[in-house]
Amino acid sequence: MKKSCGKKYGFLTAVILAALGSTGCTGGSREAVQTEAENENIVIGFSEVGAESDWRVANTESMRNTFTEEKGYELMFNDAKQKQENQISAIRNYILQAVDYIVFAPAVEEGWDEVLQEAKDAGIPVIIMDRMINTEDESLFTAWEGSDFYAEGVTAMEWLEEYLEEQGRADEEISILHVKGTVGATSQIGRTEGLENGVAAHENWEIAACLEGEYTQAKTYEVVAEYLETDTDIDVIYCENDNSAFGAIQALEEAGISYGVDGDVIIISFDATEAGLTACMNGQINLDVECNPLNGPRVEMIIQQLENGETPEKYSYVDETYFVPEDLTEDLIASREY
Ligand code: GYE
Repeated sequence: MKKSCGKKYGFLTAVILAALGSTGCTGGSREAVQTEAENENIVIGFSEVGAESDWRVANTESMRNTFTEEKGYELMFNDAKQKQENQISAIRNYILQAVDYIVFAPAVEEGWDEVLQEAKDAGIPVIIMDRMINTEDESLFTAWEGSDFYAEGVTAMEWLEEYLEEQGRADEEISILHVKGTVGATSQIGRTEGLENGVAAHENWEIAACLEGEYTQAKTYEVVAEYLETDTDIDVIYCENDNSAFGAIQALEEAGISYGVDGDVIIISFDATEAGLTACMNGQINLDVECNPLNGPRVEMIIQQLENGETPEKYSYVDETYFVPEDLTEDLIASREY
């Protein structure tokens, strides 16, 4: 694998100095401890958002399966437990260790300029995946790849319009309970905007309430169960991911409210993970909009382009589709990678 000597040297120096520090031996000069040993691997420091959802777990697996030692990579992994501050310190750590590339899925959009400036000053390319950052200085990252979350939201709204029409409900008052994902994350912002524009375009649709489900089943269950104590007159629950849909379903079951294809409440979800699609096939979820978590190979393509001295696209979006129960079979679900 191609790699600049300067960087390799930096990585080794950092490792050796760290080792010396930990044994209390700090007197030797840098020159004295540098060896000719070389790390031939491409070293990638990866900061993952957390393990909040099935989607996220599939995303982490995709990274681990892609960046293997057999293929000449060393993947350093950090689980930020959904906290931006953990990601910032992981990135600082990767800078100190002079990794070859920093890859991260930003928990939220705001607040990255300072640490990314540090990476830039250290000459380490930064690749952002999944969610985006909000910055005025696009030179702070080399490339981004992920999904068009706004388009996903628009797809959901177009489907809902058509579905209600088919059901002869086009003119009915439609009350939508909105369960947001992690507030401030690009996926939340895009899917929310899709919903809000869809509602604004229909006089008879309204958002009954907006809850924060944090992309987890537990949190969504908690907030939806609480909501249902005071209002059960809802037509749609717009859940911003599959795990959130499971939490909403759990709360509806407990409240004795029917849902899904044969029920009173329409469930809209995002991700189309194996568990989500199974619930959709069984009629519990009416619509599951796909969000592809297999970012590993796409990040690898960017890294390989950089290794070859090419300039990758600054932004690359992955194509996605959506699923309704009629589309799904066990075989189809089993044939998918997540
Ligand atoms: O939809 C959700 C996850 O940012 C696309 O984060 C990602 C979202 C995904 O936790 O399940």
